[in-house]
This record gives sequence, C-alpha cells and structure tokens, in this order.
Amino acid sequence: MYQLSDELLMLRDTVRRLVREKIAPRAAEIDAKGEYPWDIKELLAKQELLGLPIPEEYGGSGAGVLALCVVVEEIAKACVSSSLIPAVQALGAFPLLIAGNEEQKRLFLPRLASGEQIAAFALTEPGAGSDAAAMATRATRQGDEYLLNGGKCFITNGGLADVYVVFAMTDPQLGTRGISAFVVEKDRPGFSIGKIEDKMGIRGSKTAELVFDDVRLPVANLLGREGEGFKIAMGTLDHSRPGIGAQAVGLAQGALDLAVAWSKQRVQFGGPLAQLQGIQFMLADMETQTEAARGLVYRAATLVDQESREINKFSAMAKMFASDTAMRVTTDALQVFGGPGYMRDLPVERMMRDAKITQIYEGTSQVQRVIVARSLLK
Ligand code: COS
Repeated sequence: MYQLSDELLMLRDTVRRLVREKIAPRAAEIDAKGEYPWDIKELLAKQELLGLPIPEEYGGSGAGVLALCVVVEEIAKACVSSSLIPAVQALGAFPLLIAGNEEQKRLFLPRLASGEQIAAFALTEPGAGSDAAAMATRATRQGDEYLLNGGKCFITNGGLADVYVVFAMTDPQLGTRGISAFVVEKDRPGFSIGKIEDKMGIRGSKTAELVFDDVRLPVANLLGREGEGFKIAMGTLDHSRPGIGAQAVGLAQGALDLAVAWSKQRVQFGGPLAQLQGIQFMLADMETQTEAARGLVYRAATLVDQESREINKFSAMAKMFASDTAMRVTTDALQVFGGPGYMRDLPVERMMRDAKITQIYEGTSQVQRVIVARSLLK
C-alpha cells in the first residue's frame, strides 16, 4: 500500500509544528477578511515547501507528490486557504514538468520552486467546466507568434500569479486534439483580470476571471506540441488530484479532532456527549472514513511518484472518496457541536464551507466517477 518514510515523518512533524504556531492562529482571520495570506506564502517559501514536486535540478526539493500531500494535509487541518498555496503552485508547475522543454523548465521552474513567482492553471471557461474540451478561447498562429483571445473563469491565484498555464483552441476542427497549452506571463499586453469571485469557502484564496484580448505570445511559450494541450491538462490533473484529496483528508481530520474534543467536554443530560452511543457511532464512522480516504490518497500519490500507468484511475478515486468524506465528516462534526458549531465563533462551520469546494474543483465528484468507470469499462 503506502508507507511514509522517516524523511516524510520528519517533514510532517516540522509542518505540524509550523501549522500549530504560525498558521492555525491566522485561519479564522484569513477566512473573515477574505484576503490572500502573503505572510504564509512567504513562510512556506522560506521553509522550501513550494517546490516539493519540482526536481532539484530545477530548484525544487524533488521530494515528490506524496510529500506534497503530507504537507497539504497538515496545513488543511487548520487552514484550507493556506493549503492551496503549495497545492496550486504544484498545479501550475505540473504542465511544465510534463511537457515543458529544457529551456522552459529552466526559465520558469526555479522561480516557482523558490516562491519568487506564483503559478496558476487556467482551463475552465464559462461554457467549459466539466466538459473542459468545450473551450472557446482561441490561439491563432501568426508567423512566430500566437494571438490569444478569449477568457477563463474561476482561476485560483488569478490576479496574484506571475505565470499562467493557459489552454486554448488552436484548431477547433480537431476537438480535443485541437487544444494547445501556453505559458502566459502576467505582464503580457492585452492580458487583464476580470471579476474577482466572492466565494462560500476557501476565502483566503483568490479566484478570478482572466481576459485575453489580442495577447501576443512567442512560439517559445507553447508547451509541448500544438494539439497536445488536452492531454497535458488531463495529465496535470492526474498529478494534482491527490493533492486535493490530501486537502480533503486534512479537513476531515481537523474537524474530527475538534468533534472528539468537544464531545468529551460538552455536558448534556448529566454527562459528556461522548458517553452517548449516538455520538460514539458518528465519531467511529468519521474516523473510519477519514483513515480510508488517507490510505487511498497516499496510494494515489505514491503511484504518481512511481510514474505508474494507473494514476488516472487512482487519482480520480482518491480525490472523489476523500472529498466526499470531507463533506460528510465536516457536516457530522458540526452536528456533534450542535448550535455552537453553526456559529462563526468556532472553526467547524468554516471547515464545512471549505469542504464543499473539494467536491467541485479539479473535476467534480461526478467527473471522477466517469473517469473510474471508463477505466473499468474500456
Ligand atoms: N492523460 C492523458 N490523456 C488523456 C487523459 C489523461 N488522463 N484523459 C484523456 N486523455 C486523452 C484521451 O486519450 C483522448 O485522446 P485521443 O484523442 O488520442 O483518443 C483525449 O484525451 C480525449 O479524451 P476523452 O474522450 O476522454 O475526453 P472527454 O472530452 O470525454 O473528457 C473528462 C473527459 C470528462 C474526464 C475531462 O473533460 C475532465 O477531466 N473534465 C473535468 C475537467 C476538470 O477537472 N476541470 C476542473 C478545472 S481545473 S481546476
């Protein structure tokens, strides 16, 4: 199955301490203000936690996707918004790792690994959500350049990122084989940021619309070959979905820990809630589901690190099972708290709001089921 090495256990302990001392005390404020936590991004960069899946030759630590998952899980136990910082840095780096040429890797990856620059991954459009191939953004070749027109929506780090990996149609006649991937730097003329979203959860993470109006891109900004964009996007998601699974596991564990502590301390009917079998059964189910989700997430991450051919199915199963678990466990944790849990004074309502997005972004739970079923039936 999976096993955390001594190095990963040490990494987990270091991050656990960092989260307890520096991140957990900021979580409620980050959510309430809805502001990107620049201080925490700097902290994670200083601890060299933004380049975990990037090989050492490109400035990262080369620790891999299982290491990324361990880190994301620990941060998400206390603050999901902050856990997005390493997760989305990886999401933006994966297309470069998968399809970038040597020059592109050397140009972009070291600055992402160090945190000097922030990355974003731009696939979704108003008319292309689950059906990612239905995108309308066009890139038209003109001599040594591409002219990019259209827009993207719901882009994490939109407006904050320095480097965007953008997917666009280069030949609409070819469907998924007519999509190409480009690196778009933030200061390209014609590139602007549209609406900034006001979200239910992950409020410390910025989500924005991107607008491309005759943006000129040199051919050197094409990732892979023309027409390979859809495979690059799907391959990227196969690499990144365990990270969302890890975020969901962290959320579930964080909420469960709070529910256990509350059940021992809260007195009703003459004794602690924990004496009631109705509560005990809920806690037992939450623990079992969380541990099962963790097993699947670590397994998927290990397979990604091993460059297994099975990552498509395992990443989908891990993300689906863990995010559905996070939604159930945070909902039940709030139920254990009762009325006080519904109030903004306690973190459990934030966790329930934050859990919802894990069932939606990087492919809905329904899309993950499509992927698993296709891999069984092909
Ligand atoms: N890795 C590499 N190639 C892949 C792939 C993967 N994981 N998945 C599909 N492909 C290839 C297929 O092999 C096929 O190639 P050929 O043209 O050579 O046959 C091509 O891509 C098209 O694949 P498919 O027919 O499966 O594409 P669909 O349009 O049916 O899309 C789903 C499949 C629904 C799975 C896809 O659109 C998806 O994942 N949607 C969710 C997108 C998402 O996660 N959005 C969130 C935004 S990112 S935060």
